[in-house]
Amino acid sequence: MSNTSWFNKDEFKKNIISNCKSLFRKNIDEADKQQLFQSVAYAVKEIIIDRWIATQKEYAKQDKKTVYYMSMEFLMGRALGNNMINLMAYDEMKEVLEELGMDINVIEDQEPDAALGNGGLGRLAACFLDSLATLEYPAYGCGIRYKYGMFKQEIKDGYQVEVPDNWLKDGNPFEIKRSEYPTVVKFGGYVRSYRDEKTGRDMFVQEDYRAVTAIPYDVPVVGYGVNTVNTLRIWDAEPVDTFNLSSFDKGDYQKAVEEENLAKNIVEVLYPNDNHYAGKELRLKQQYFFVSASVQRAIAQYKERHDDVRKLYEKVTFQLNDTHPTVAVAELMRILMDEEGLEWDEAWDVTTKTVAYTNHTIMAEALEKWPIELFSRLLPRIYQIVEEINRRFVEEIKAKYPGNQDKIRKMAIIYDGQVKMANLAICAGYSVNGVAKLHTEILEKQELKDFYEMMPEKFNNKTNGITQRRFLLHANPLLAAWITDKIGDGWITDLTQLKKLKVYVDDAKCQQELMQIKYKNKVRLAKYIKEHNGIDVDPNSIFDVQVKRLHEYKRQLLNILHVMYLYNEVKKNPDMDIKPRTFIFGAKAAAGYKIAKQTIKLINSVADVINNDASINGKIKVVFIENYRVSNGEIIFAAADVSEQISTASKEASGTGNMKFMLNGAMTLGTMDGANVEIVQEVGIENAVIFGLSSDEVIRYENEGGYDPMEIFNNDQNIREVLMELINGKYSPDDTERFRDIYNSLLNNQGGRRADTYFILKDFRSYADAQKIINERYSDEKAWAKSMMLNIASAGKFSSDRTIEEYVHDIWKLEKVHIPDVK
Ligand code: 26Q
Repeated sequence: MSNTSWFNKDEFKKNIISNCKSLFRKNIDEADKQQLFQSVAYAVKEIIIDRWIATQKEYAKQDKKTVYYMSMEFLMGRALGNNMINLMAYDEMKEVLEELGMDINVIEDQEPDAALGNGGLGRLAACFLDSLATLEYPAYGCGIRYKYGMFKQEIKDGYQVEVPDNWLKDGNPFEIKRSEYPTVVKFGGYVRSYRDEKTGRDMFVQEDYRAVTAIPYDVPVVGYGVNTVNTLRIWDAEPVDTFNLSSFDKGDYQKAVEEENLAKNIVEVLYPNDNHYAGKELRLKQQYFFVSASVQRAIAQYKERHDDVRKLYEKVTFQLNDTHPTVAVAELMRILMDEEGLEWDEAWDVTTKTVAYTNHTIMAEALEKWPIELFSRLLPRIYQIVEEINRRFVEEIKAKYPGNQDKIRKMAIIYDGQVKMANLAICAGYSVNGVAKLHTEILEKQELKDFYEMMPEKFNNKTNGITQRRFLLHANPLLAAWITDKIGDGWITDLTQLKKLKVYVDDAKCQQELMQIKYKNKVRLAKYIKEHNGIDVDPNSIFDVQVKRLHEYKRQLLNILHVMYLYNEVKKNPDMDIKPRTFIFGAKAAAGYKIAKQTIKLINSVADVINNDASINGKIKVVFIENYRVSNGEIIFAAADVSEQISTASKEASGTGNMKFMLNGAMTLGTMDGANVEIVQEVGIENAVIFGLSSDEVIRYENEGGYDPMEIFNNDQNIREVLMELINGKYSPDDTERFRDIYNSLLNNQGGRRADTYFILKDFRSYADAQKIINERYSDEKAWAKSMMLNIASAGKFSSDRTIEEYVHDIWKLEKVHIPDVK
């Protein structure tokens, strides 16, 4: 890597050694691995700090518009390696560590993942921060500093066991506590209103509330190859300082205890639900907690440099990562009116020019709806404001569609005793975007049709992306070096340059080199699997991978049912011509999601039977990788041959794992869903394997009340055989009933839920045929290598740099701020 003249090896080395002494009173030869990691991390932080200071100074000086990316989740993964990469000093630092007798991989492995997120939505937020910093845009990430992040998954006897993720136990070397910005957030109580005689204005005061103090922790976000270091600001909660209370309050012991508990509970743990809404009071507290603190801080900062809050939108924009931070709409209104003295219309004008909303799902069970009782009890003033927003909005709907009650039923913010957060976000936001072309079309034509008809100008698409710095440069150093050798290193900040690789696709030597690299990455993953799961896998087999959250709509069940089918075929026909295949799964199930947990047990049970059947000569292996997360994901993507993206068409808003696999040369085996559609468009249908119902077909069936899976069960003997194996003890000899729920979910209507809701049996044949095509294609090694290269060469569109430039251009209207060199 170029341009690292600023890097002083000796100084870096000295810093590591002295950090170790002052932190642990040890020479580095006496320190344990965790202590070495800490010592190295603090040395890297020291380099970051000067740029961080310079960035914030330059931002203050240039005073450009800033985006606040508001998100309940930031799935950051590990910071150390990524920071070294983005400082463009990875190789140099690696050398220093070697000279000190350390292995950089071992050091990186000591860092716990910052897993402050569930899956796609949280990881997208992390990729966006990386791109914003790299592209030199002023930005903050705003979120919660959960004490416990996404649980760690252990597999015991084939079952998922959740273990608390105490990620802060050794401290976080990169964060900085900002005690100078305590911010009070109020819950509950009641609203007292009175008329201010001097101004003649109605005033609203929240009284008898419970309060917590929000304390921000700042985490640096280092841009690649630039001096920009942006900030992820995550909030911790502390009890309010009781010394500052009036003597009357001080005597209120009960209240003091309640406030202490409130503070302790609020940031305790991330809700581990992915694409599923849980109407828990504590969740709403979390949401308001970080939103109120973030909005208050943003306005305070704005007021340091400006005196007219009516122009807030010129300098500030809030992007809502799904509906989770949507109370920001009412919180901003509250501050503008109750604290800044604006009239309703003025406040509404500012708010509707400042807030924008991204939708990440059409799954009905993910839609946030809060009971009025809970919402108004917890946030009495906020509820008043939401009521008034709703009252005015319903008037607007009535004016536009006189006498049309249906429009009100669908679009009102408050309806049927519930507060609908998406409706609030759409009503108040100046932009509403989906996350892939197909997804946005479905929003416009189906899910949000009425809103789209009423305000089409708000709607736009922003197809997701991923950062190539983490998911290629860091995750796959061999491939990254190979690409740089062929086309230079411009791709690191301009991924479209990958298309230059296209001239090499028919070059036999290049094809071989690429296959070699894939092989080495498979050896690396095989080693990881051996160490962590104790299973031997053959790096010469096809690595067929499905890693993502476990959800019925993502159809891990379709995958494992096909494995069961394939196993039957091989048993019936031992000479069957199939390339050895390793089916690799990785997935966390939400702790309370029964059928998802059963599916994990099924995968592990099938693995047990197949992996121990010597008669099939290792033609099929099944591996469930424990505790799938960002850090082992990096190893997994690099090693995959086949990328399983098999969601029921229309259900996966975008997907981003699909992009990580493509970038690392895997072939997509998928449905025409989410961003798969655009992947196929970029790479060509002949370089992916597509199967299954289209989203139009799925939606048509759904509107007609489903389809009849019994017909398939009755007519397809192979499918029937596989289904019977769910309940005949083949994979559960000690309890034939173990997988009964799964069996029933596929064949029986149950309490308002259609049999085979996700069209698994309907798509089964088409999927099995697609798997056959994979088998055939892989047999032609040259053709496979060519396809692999074309996948890499066509992945340029899927950089989060592209996505961010689109957000900046179409929605946020930011300008770059260049940070000059430091020292
Ligand atoms: C809501 C209320 C209460 C508790 C939890 C939740 C909750 C939490 C997480 C609801 C949804 C989520 C996560 C959604 C998510 O990850 N969606 C994914 O977003 C990705 C980025 O846009 C897309 O690529 C995926 O297709 C989409 O599933």
